[in-house]
Amino acid sequence: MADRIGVAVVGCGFFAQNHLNAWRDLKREGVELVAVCDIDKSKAEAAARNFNVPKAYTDLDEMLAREKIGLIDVVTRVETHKEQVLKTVAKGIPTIVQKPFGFDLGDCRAMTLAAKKAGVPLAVHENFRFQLPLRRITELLRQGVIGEPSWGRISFRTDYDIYKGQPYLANETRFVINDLGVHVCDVARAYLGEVEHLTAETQRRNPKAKGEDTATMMMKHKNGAVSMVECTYGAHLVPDVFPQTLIELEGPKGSIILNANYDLEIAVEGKVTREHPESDVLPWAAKPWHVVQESVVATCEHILKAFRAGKAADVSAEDNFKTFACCEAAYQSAESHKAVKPEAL
Ligand code: NAD
Ligand code: 89V
Repeated sequence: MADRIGVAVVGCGFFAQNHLNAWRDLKREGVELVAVCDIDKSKAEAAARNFNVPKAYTDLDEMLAREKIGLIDVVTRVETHKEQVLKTVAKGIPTIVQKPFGFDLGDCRAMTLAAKKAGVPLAVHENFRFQLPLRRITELLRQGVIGEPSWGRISFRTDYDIYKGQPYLANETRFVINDLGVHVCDVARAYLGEVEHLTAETQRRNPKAKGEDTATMMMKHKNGAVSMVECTYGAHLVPDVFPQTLIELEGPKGSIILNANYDLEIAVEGKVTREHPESDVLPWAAKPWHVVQESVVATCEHILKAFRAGKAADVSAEDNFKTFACCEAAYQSAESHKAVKPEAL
């Protein structure tokens, strides 16, 4: 990939604003936003105007035919991911697609195999493990501070009104596991390793939601570790710490706990150290989203650098397939009330 890289963004809705800001910040890495696309002309034009992008399109095929694009970032909703990714990969364009990777595992497999066959880099914008406190935990684990974790809890529980910014979520038939489960399952894999089998129970606690809004999963990891992995948009907690992920990890030498408000406690052989890895509020960001927003920049930067180095991103299609396989297994387990082994690619 050249030093200067032309990036195009597809989908200019609610969350794409963070991507557009991130790519603008990544001008320092040679990124130039060359085109945006949204079937809603007013959104495409607003994105072009606000982010100084020379071209706005309402049709992906037309954009692909006319523009020279070095990297394409798909930030539409899940129902369009497969169709769009198959097109961008067929054109040989390195591609990033927002989570959830696909609607089901079949979608994820089709996209992953198409990219592999074409030799085109494909990654999923799975940003939770790139949040600053979570990056710090990754670093501590790599340093072996608590040894290999044998037990964990990954928990995202809220009743923040997500329906205000993302009204479509109320109508999702596969809801919280596809929307949030992908994040918490990914964090569980990143910290505790691949999953041997899992069990899950789902609930629909807020009648506003069409699909399940609560999922409680228990994972047995291949190395013997066990984790509780929880997500809900129907919690009843005071205070509600949206959009924070709370984490507990225990290893042979101690524990790492990410408490509310990004307070991190590292206990090693009885001695507790406290840190506060909360990212700054970027000039275009706002609380309570600031840590998620900074992670969007970190995720885009990580994937860009991996693509440039010709390496698989930590959140490559192959990697995220394994996360989605856990989500698919969770839906199957909730239905069958049996432990399910995540499918391999
Ligand atoms: P949105 O509905 O606000 O935006 C999607 C945009 O895509 C809309 O403007 C729509 O007009 C456009 N679009 C639809 N079909 C298109 C097509 N064929 N070609 C071009 N544009 C098309 O949705 P959103 O809330 O921004 O969500 C987008 C994605 O981001 C979802 O996959 C969602 O799960 C994800 N998301 C991720 C995070 C995170 O933290 N990682 C947070 C929120 C949303
Ligand atoms: O889609 C998402 O990732 C969002 C969240 C609130 C977690 O950012 O729903």
